[in-house]
Amino acid sequence: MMNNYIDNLIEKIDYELKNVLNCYRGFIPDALYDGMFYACFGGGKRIRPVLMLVTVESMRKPFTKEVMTLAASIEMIHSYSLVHDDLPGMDNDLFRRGKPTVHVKFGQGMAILIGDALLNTAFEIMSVVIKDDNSLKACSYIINKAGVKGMIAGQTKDITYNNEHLEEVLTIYENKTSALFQASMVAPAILLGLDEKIIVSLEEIAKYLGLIFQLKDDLSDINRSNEKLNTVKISNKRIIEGLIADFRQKVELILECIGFKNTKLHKVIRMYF
Ligand code: GRG
Repeated sequence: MMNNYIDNLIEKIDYELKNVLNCYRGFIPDALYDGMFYACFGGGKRIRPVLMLVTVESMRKPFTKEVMTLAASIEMIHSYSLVHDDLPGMDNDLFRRGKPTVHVKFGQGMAILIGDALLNTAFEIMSVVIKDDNSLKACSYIINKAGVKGMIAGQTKDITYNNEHLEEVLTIYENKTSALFQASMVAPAILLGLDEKIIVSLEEIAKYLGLIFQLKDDLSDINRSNEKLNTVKISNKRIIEGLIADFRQKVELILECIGFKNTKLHKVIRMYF
């Protein structure tokens, strides 16, 4: 039942994303359109926009044009971050989701531009839906989390730091990964004018979800004994498992505190994290 529900949300997200990209088709160089489409439709799980829509639904609010635009923006920002993260100057990955990475398929120069184009287009479509104070604050929140105090800060620390100091690594994960989860869950709450208490709680939950997500990635790296150079990670299985259990418990407690227990958001969190 939950799977059907999530598939249905993904269908809505894909529809919105295709509509957005279609508006540019024929008005931008074909190579740019093709690359943007390839980066956005490579088989991603759409976790961030799904979280956004589920958060909206758990607040018993409809999927307005503004909400759907923010959902498409968040997926475009995520897609840009992966395109740039895969580049030879960063992670130097040849495959993503079982397919050639964007720079392998389109060339390095184009991959940089395709990433830039996705980020810029995300901002462009958000700017169109700003119509009041709440929508302005919601868009600013997303831009801030994607920016130099959020994801870009995390990625910078990631490529310049080569220690395994736990607190420092968790801060990097928070910048690199939690920031976009926070954008996904907090922006709709700001847009819909929810109480400060709910906003702060969702921000805290999303922080833990990002950490759990990264820690699970570290765990699967250990299990695959996938030793990647230049990537910050925690490699002690016992520590990782302890942290995941602790963060999951914190998420449960906060959800209960704000009356979100047994909502769709709660169920989706349990499925993915
Ligand atoms: C280039 C500014 C800049 C940032 C990149 C998020 C990030 C920062 C890099 C990704 C590095 C990485 C592979 C981290 C592991 C966790 C992660 C974000 C995985 C990919 O996210 P999924 O699983 O991707 O949601 P799908 O394929 O489902 O879209």
